Amino acid sequence: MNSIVRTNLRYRSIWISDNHLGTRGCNAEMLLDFLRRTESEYLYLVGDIVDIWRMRKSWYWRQAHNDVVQKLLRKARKGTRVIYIPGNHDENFRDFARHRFGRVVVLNETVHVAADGKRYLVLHGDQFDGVVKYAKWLAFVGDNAYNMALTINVWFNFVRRKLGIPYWSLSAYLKHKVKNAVEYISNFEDAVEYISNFEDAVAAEARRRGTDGVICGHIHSAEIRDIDGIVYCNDGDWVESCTALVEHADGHLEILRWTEMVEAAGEVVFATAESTTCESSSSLTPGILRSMASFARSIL
Ligand SMILES: [Mn+2]
Repeated sequence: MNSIVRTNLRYRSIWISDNHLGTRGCNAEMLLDFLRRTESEYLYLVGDIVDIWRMRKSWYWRQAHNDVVQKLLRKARKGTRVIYIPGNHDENFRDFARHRFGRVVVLNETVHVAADGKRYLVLHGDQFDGVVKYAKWLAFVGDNAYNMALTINVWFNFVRRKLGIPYWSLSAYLKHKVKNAVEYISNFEDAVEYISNFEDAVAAEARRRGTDGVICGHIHSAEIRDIDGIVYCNDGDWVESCTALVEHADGHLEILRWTEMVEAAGEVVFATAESTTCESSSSLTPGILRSMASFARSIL
């Protein structure tokens, strides 16, 4: 377990995605804390940074959301190489691929060469949603179960905050708890299959392109694992898990779980989200399915 010291943590590269700025679910304060205490040569924003989809439906923007944007721009100005790869919730920015906003370069995808020479395809990942099939009723049930878990999480942490108890993610706990669960319901096997299909599809694309690995986001589930010789990396999200992927000076990759790191440093972490729904009910991502499957299994 890493522990946080007062001086900034330095990495060669940092990948973050699925911040969903502009929604109530965004943990903007936590993200700001992370950005303030970390430094890197490269900073990749791997999509769904601003949730334009959601903002069109209901406007939600706080000062902390401005602070995150300003912090990112300041990092770019001070010399961090910031690469913005739009996702499906901020796909409008895809029109500006290969353009620069100040020192922030926008690309639809790119290849990152790590310090150890390994090459990683970097993209958001929603492009691979289409290859994954699922039952329609499952989408309905899944989205509602997921939103319910998130809502419970928000209220739960609201009470904890009032009592001065650290932030604790119910949904993240449920996911973690059921990792070794053996119970299966046939439909939830489909859900698990959906996720591994997504991961396999992304890894297959990396193989096709001849890279050593792939770094993506989209499914809100941080992961580093080997898929038939391809290093599959997912940097997670800042709606529930508050995770980032980092590259150390020697090219070694690691997932940072920010709330755990802050807590390990003996600090109180406060939840900032007031209520939370980040995905529209018409879209079902593997992240939602994974949460749903985990949630269902944990209560069996
Ligand atoms: Mn996405």
